[in-house]
Amino acid sequence: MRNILFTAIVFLASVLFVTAQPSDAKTVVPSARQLKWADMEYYFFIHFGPNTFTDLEWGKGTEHEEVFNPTELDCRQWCRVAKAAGAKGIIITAKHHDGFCLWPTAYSTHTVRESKWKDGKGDVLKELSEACREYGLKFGVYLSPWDRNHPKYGTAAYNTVFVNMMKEIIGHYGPLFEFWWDGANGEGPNGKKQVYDWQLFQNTMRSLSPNTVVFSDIGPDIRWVGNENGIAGDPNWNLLDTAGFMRGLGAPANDTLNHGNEFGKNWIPAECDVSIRPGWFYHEQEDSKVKTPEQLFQLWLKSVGRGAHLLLNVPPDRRGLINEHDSVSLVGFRKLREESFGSNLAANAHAFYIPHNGKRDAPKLNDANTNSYERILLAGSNSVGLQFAKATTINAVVLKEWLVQGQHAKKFKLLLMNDKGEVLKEINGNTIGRKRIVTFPSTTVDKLVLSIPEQNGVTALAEIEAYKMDESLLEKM
Ligand code: FUL
Repeated sequence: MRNILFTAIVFLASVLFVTAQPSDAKTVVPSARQLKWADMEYYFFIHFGPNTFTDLEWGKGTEHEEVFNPTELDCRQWCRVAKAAGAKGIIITAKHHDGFCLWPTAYSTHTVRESKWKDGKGDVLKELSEACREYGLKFGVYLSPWDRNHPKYGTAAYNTVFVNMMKEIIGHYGPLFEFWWDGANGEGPNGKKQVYDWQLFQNTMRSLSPNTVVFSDIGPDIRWVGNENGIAGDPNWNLLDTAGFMRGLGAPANDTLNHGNEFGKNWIPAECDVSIRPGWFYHEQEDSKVKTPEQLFQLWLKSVGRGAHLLLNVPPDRRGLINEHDSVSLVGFRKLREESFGSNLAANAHAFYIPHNGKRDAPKLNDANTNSYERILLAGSNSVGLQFAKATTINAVVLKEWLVQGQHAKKFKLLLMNDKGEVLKEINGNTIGRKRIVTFPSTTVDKLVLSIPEQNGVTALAEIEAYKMDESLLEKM
């Protein structure tokens, strides 16, 4: 009797223990502001300032304000190019390391106001924020904490200057979808380095602009991807451990930023910043080195196709216009994306679900409707598949995880099958995340079956799409 009682108590205790500890009790999930940003996918970076006119990449801070004098500056043209390129927003260098401010701030005397452009009456942030609103683009700002001009840089008072500049920008030109903090921390005009008060900067952003996502090496909302080549890691986790790390030199290793931390404690997805040209600023001698549509497409596969965002730098020239070399390439890039991903060949396939005990219809995961909440949970060896109405030749599959409840898939397995159920190809990959584009040599399939052999918790799959792109565009390793 005592034995039975003991066994019953142990059994009950174990049941209670299991129910009290769901396997994903510690699942890290995105905040509302991060989820909103997740739809942004691809937007422009604009590096513009004295460097455009001096042919430098890092201005010294001693440049005379007169050097800044664009002859035909037109932010609406930037927006038209961004729209034509399919980008969803623009982030501009309001102040780069040289300290020159593209708006007439009250907290510096090294600004557009002191330049000859528009007789000192111009304001690039005003023009661009208004143009973005007109064209339905989101507006964001890069503000370099490193300042090689500001007389207060290197003293505690500079932190207040930086905060006041942020306040001005938020108040005059917001709403801002993203705010960019560069990690660089060099010497200022007095030879001293600044000790940045990041906590103060962060509190200011959160209290005055709570919906803005903040980028830096380690977030708080978005992380640097660890390189300036536009390439996310494979695997790519949206999670990152930040405890004990700092921005700049104290940041996690580039490789960690590139891949994220599988069991990281914070949701901090990667953003791939890369320039369409070798430099960040416009230099005429680089006109012949603008990335081709095909090169940009490869970057797309390696950034957006690995679940990250693409922040593509397109620097205006000395006229203050996006140069023809760049716009031609950008339109070509958009065309390649449309031709490749314009027609989801799986849209009419029958979606099915194979739990361990049979086969059932699945929700329509293949309708390319990313806003739908349709998803399927893929626990253990369960799989999901698509039965095509007729044999279909494809060379790309797009997978998406439903991230509202976190990122779970660690390894996926995709089987390409014929009408006899024979496996023609087995594709094994790592993480899925927000979007995963898998390319492979063209294969004629009747059926696709996806399973998640390794995962943390349970993967919620939101999409499976299939495409046939030009064979020359397949991802090159
Ligand atoms: C870096 C800067 O030093 C470069 O000039 C550029 O702005 C790049 C996006 O970030 O840290």
